[in-house]
Amino acid sequence: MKSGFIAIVGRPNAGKSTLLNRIIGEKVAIVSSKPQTTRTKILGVKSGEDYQLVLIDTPGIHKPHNKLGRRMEKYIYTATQDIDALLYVVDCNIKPEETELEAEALSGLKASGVPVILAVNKIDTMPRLNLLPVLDRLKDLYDFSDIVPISAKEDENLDELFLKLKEFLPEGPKFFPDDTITDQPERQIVSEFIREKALRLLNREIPHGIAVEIEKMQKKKDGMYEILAAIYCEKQSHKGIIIGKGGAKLKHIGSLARADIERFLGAKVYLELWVRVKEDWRNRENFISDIGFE
Ligand SMILES: Nc1nc2c(ncn2[C@@H]2O[C@H](COP(=O)(O)OP(=O)(O)OP(=O)(O)O)[C@@H](O)[C@H]2O)c(=O)[nH]1
Ligand SMILES: [Mg+2]
Repeated sequence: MKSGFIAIVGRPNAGKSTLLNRIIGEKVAIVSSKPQTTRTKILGVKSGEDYQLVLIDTPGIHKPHNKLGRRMEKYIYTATQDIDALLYVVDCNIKPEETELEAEALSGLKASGVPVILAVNKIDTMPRLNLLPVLDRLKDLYDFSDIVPISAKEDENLDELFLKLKEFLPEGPKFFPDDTITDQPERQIVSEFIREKALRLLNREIPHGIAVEIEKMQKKKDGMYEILAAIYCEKQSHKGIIIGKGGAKLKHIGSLARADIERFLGAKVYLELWVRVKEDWRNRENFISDIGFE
């Protein structure tokens, strides 16, 4: 029996959460085209007859500008302790002048002392010929144990990557029951689904200042769920944008989220969303803790 922990790290938007979902085969982490989508560490567990791979998705490595950012940094740090390997994900479209940022991010990970596997992601967006110079540039950034070009979105080379990851698992018993796929409580997943839709439908600086809190989640006698959630934003002017003309934007967020939540819970859902303003909440320690960041 082989089992162990591998953390998925990299800069924002590299495709870490997409990759986690793909390998696990379930959507446990939300994904968006906006950077800094993931805010905590998220465990995804894949079990087989003779192995258990525990992947830890992490927030993208960036310089924090507020207290939330510093919490996110802490999650990256704790996720990279006591693990068996690191899977570093980079977008193959990285510009030569951004190489230095990757080098910086990687140097911060050196202290963990574990093997680092490089996954060069999004190869579906690039002709093969253009990929070679990119791989050439990246290979000197770190003493990588392996380099695997992949497309998390189009499922290219993921089987090969998975087999390589398995090689880094030590002998040992499983940590979780076979049917465990994540460590996140149901409420957390539901609130993240709502945040994902808000991220998708909102632009500019609003997405970064959004938080979702489930205020009530109750299963009724008829099997239907009643869910009441608050979408927090940082400014009164943002509240109006989130609600939209005649409530249209909020309704759209709600209906997209409800479809996902119903699929996930396997039940009908009555979802009610509220928008609340909490000025500068990303710098309020207590609020950050209250909405579920340990
Ligand atoms: N074309 C293409 N797009 C991808 C691929 N993998 C991820 N994406 C897209 O890249 C964007 C970011 O994906 P995420 O999985 O949220 O990236 P992340 O690294 O988790 O981002 P943070 O949580 O912000 O650090 C999304 O729009 C994805 O659909 C890929 O292999 N090919
Ligand atoms: Mg992510």
